[in-house]
Amino acid sequence: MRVVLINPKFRLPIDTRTSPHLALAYLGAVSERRGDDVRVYDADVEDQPLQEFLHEFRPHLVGITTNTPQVKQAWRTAAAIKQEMDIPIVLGGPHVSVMSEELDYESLRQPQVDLIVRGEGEGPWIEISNIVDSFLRDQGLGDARQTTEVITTKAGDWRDQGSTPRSNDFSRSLMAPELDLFREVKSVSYKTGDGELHRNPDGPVIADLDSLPWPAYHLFKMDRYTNLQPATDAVPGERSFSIMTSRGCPYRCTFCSQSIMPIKWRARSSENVIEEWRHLVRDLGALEIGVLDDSANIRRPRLMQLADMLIANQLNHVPWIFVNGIRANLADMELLVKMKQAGLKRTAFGVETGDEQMIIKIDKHVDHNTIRQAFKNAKAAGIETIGFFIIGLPGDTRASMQKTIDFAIELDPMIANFSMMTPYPGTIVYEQVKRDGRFLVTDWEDYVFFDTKARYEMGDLTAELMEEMYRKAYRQFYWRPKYVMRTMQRKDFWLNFGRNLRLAWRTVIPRKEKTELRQAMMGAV
Ligand code: B12
Ligand code: SF4
Repeated sequence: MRVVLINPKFRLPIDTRTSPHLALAYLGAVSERRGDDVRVYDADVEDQPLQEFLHEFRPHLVGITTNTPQVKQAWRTAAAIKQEMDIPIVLGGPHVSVMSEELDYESLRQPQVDLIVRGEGEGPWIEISNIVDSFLRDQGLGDARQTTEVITTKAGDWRDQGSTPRSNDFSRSLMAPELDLFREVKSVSYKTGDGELHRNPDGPVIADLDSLPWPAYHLFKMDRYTNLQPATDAVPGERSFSIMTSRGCPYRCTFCSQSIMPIKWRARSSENVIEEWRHLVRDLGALEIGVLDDSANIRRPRLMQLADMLIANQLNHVPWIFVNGIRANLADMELLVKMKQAGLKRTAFGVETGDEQMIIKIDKHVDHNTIRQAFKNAKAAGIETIGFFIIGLPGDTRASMQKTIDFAIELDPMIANFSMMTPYPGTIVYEQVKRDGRFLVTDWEDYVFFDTKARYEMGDLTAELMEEMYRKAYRQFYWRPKYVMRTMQRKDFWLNFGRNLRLAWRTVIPRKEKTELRQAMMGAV
């Protein structure tokens, strides 16, 4: 069977780098293992128009990934596909996984969307593929993996093209209510042909992550990405890759979208991780690696073992980074020193707030002294640090936000990343704003946090105050003589000078080109 996996075009309001989508790389890998002919269409880097690609490849099944700001573009992409051919369209990713707000149903109400996969996708995606494949065979198309017959034609054109009426009705007959083919597939929501919406119960998480194949990077046009790993150094010409050694997070911070994904933290075996790591370094030529785990250091002995194995396998000469942060309460000196020996160059920590009361309110389960110690340990071990901070948490005041800025200055990480609080649906903060505040954004496309505009107001926490403190955070942190001097001594600062300058400009000067961006996206399908 021919399947295509799509990343809809989404342009952030800042100049970010592009990187291959790990979810699509995993889904592509399991589809290939199933025996499918797979293509990835990443609209961020593709120059072939979607229509032309579809007619050339003639897929039987389409999967589209989507986070919150991307979802409308995902719908537009799905509509553009259905204009060309009536094939089943599946949406997956963080946005459509939010059941509390019925965001699976929101997407299913779009006429062009047939199925939604909620949460971890590999299992349900393969079950859907199996069903579509058997359906195609039952319809007399034989082995869908072999067939070259065009089963999909532009809506209304089937007579002209000498195809069969059924081929023009592929997804409609697949979704027929009397067949109800997807009723047993766990973690899937779907729409039958009569317009009825269905939500199946959640399925189990993948207990054995070693059972997954490695991400299928060969499906991507790798030379088109500006940097394979967005949070690493992007030294021109260098190849950097992502890796995920564990999935899930046992914490539930009130602002974090991870709460919509499985709470059960699971790790791959060190042996399995080392094999992929070796493949990235030796076969794909990785010169830097970004570890994408949400909470890599939940089980200390595992990380110690992984570090030992990186050293023993002589893979520690390739620098790597914990791009999303590790838990500060589980970052002791011995562990950090060992990881430094294993090649760890830089790590992020989620600090979020400098206010003692706020850190309790957001369920971070860590205190400021522990965070101080973690930064001290990392620096003493020779590891560069990144701090993640949030401006405008519910309950924040001018004084508490100033404490966040002051704490960032005290910790003095190499990079301080201040985000304007963006209440993503499915999080506790979203519920708080719904109950006690007022959303200032009504369009999913505005749910990006690389933006200088406030997303909500609550009590005394006004948009003006949040925006003022956000700009102040960047100004006070980055425009310190000590910081400027130190940064200018770094080689990669000069290599990325243009980008750094644009980023700095965007954070202090309000931007006005959102409409232009939106128009560019709409024209991009
Ligand atoms: C790496 C990363 C990035 C990178 C690269 C993104 C990329 N192209 O891969 C960058 C830095 C560019 C980025 C940017 C943003 N990101 Co980001 N990012 C991540 C991160 C850390 C890892 C993503 C990943 O690779 N996960 C591993 C894969 C295997 O998991 P997955 O993506 O969830 O996919 C699984 C399922 O969701 C599902 N699935 C996904 N797609 C599909 C499609 C189909 C058809 C099916 C069947 C299933 C399916 O199956 C997959 C395999 O199990 C996640 C956090 C996380 N742990 O996932 C945040 C995360 C996805 N990002 C998030 C956000 C908010 C953003 C931004 C909007 C932030 C901003 N700047 O404003 C932007 C949007 C960028 C864009 N272009 O759309 C949120 C999304 C929340 C939401 N409700 O949408 C997350 C969850 C972080 C968080 N905890 O809040 N991000
Ligand atoms: S912020 Fe980090 S620790 Fe908190 S829930 Fe999200 S991933 Fe887990």
